[in-house]
Amino acid sequence: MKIINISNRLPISLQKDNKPAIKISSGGLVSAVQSLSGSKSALHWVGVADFTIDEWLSICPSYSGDFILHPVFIDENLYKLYYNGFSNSVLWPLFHYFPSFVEYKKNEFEAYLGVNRLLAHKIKDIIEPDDIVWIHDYHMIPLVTYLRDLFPEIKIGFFLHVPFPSYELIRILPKNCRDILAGSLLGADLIGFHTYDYVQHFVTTVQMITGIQHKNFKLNYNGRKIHIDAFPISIDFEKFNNAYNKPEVFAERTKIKKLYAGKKILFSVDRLDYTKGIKYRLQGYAHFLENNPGWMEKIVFILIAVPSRDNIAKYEERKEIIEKLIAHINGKYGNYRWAPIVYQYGSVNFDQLSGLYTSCDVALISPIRDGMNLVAKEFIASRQDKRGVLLLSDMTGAAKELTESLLFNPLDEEEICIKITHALKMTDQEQEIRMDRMQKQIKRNNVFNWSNNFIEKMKSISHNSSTPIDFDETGRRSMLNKYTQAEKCLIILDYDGTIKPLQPSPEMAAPDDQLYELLAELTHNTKNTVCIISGRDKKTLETWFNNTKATLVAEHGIFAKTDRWNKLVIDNVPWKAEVQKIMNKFSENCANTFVEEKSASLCWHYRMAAPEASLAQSRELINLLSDFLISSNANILDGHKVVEVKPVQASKGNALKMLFDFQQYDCCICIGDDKTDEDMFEVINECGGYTIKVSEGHTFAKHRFNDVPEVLSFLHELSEINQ
Ligand code: ADQ
Repeated sequence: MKIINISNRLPISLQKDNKPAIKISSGGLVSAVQSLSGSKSALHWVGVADFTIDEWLSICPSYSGDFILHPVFIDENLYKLYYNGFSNSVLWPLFHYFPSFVEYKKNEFEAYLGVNRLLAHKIKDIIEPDDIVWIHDYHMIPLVTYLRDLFPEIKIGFFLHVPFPSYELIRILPKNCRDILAGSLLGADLIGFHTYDYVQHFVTTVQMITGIQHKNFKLNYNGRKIHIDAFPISIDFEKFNNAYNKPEVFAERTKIKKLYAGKKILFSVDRLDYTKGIKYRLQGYAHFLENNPGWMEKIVFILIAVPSRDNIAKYEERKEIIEKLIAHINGKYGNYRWAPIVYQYGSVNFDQLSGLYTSCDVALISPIRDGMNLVAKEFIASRQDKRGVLLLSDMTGAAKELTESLLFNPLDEEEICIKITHALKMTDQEQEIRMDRMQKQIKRNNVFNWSNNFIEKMKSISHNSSTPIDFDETGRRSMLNKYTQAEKCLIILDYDGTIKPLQPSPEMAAPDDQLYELLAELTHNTKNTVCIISGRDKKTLETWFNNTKATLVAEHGIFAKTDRWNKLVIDNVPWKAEVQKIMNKFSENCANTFVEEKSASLCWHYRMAAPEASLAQSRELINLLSDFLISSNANILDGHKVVEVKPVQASKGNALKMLFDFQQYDCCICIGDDKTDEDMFEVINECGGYTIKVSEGHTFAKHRFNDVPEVLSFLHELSEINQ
């Protein structure tokens, strides 16, 4: 088994001077993946080359690192459109809640898909059936589905390093673009995010775009279960903690402390990116200086910004804004002896970074949005002396874990000013207590646990990629044989769309004489138990099937009738009147839609309405109801052209479990067409029965019939056996 790691860039750089060599990068992700070599799996890494083929060929024979590297060479112009274009001028700003910075261009989206296709083509040659593929980040979303199409059986994991935003942001994208993005990730077996709020945003987005509902953060798609979970990334705690005593770091710290003797040091380091909130950070600091003249010349703010994506206009603009602001603050509050801000536009090496982390009094980290933010964790880990205060934006993923930091809203300069004052006054004892707690947290959940947890979870996922099979003649014969030999047979039939074609309105779908005759023949055979299981209300089923000897299940499992009607779940529905009001409003606003009231549930039907507008309205309705029903016992079903609200315990699967002892039947056949039939398919699959989905669509059923006539013709065949 190999682990194939795929990210935009390879974990190396080529040293091209007089002694050419391959240098392994020192980032956390690289060491995290490197640590997986303990699991005896060969480690492969695929990424886009930032060197030429000739350079690679001349250097690679001398390389003997932990990873087997697979550079993908991409035309420079295509790469620009993919990387600077769609990846960083659409997905990056959008995922970080900067919709006004989004610049969508169709050709850039096509280039994005093109590069992903090229990567899939490259990887095709190295994948073997039991490999684990781990894809990283927003640049590589379509790759998930391209690989799934090529390899239905391999295990694919995807991890997003940036936030996954609310659906409200995703819906800004052109329809085909957002459909491709949401649909692509469904090729994965495991999708990881830093935090649970990103997980929630993702499952909502999938439901809004594809209609697929999650169950405990698992999605059923094309016969596969997709697991979605939070895996907060971290750092190599020991590396940063041990650096405190390194002679080079000690020397750096001494230098810095001497340089700023008698002053408190505020420190920040980040890539120069508009998401990092550097402008507001500076404004907050200026506000502090304005309101605390006593601190003049007694404080300094060391601000390090690493050049990043500087050929994208928005980044260039940001640099200018920040540099002007620094000059303005230094000019306004500083003097010839003292500059309130010391600014470096450029990288620092590890020892310098550790020197800065361990000599400052306050780390001021203020992204407007950040998937995680590793700088915060690095600062905490570095403080072997357990001194220093972390001021952290509550818009970072890290804020969910580092709750002993001083959290603040990064856009609120007043709050930044208050928190700086608080930090400067914090006693040594309090600093120590807070540091200690946060260090324990980072030590426990370090980056090695992160990669290990992800890969272990991947290994534990049993991969079942079976897609339903249309019945060919042999399959059909074998099922009929099984039925013929059975002494007791359970036949479970959904109604609408299964034994009766879907009609524009519910009352038009009454059974006809042929259907009554068919049911009579089936129930007449004493070896058969026939169950009609439907979302219909019990009154309708009673009227239609009063004279039929079938077990009836109404309202998706709330009521069942054997000799008389029983309630299978408590139908306490205090939300019903309010939900009805909401649904009525939607019916008024959206022509040709209507509300159907059942005893314990409500449906908003939009089958007869204009497709696009009514679909949009159905998304609005689900969104609204999800919030409205948040702490109630109600469940929202996003059905085929219907939104239904019902008690949470009501499901067809539960009803079948309550009504039948499956052990008693030596043949069990279950046929349905709708999403509400999926949980009964799961139940019947478990007891080894036949599950059959009618028409297209993702399903747990093992087999498929194309349409209602095919179901009826099959049932006719059954009815003629053993008569
Ligand atoms: P980034 O946006 O790059 O990462 P971050 O998590 O803070 O943000 O990581 C930055 C890394 O670069 C840190 O290891 C830091 O030490 C280093 N660094 C920053 N400035 C530096 C400088 N001037 N010199 C040298 N090194 C510097 C993306 C997401 C984050 C997510 C990470 C990991 O945007 O939200 O935490 O991936 O998943």
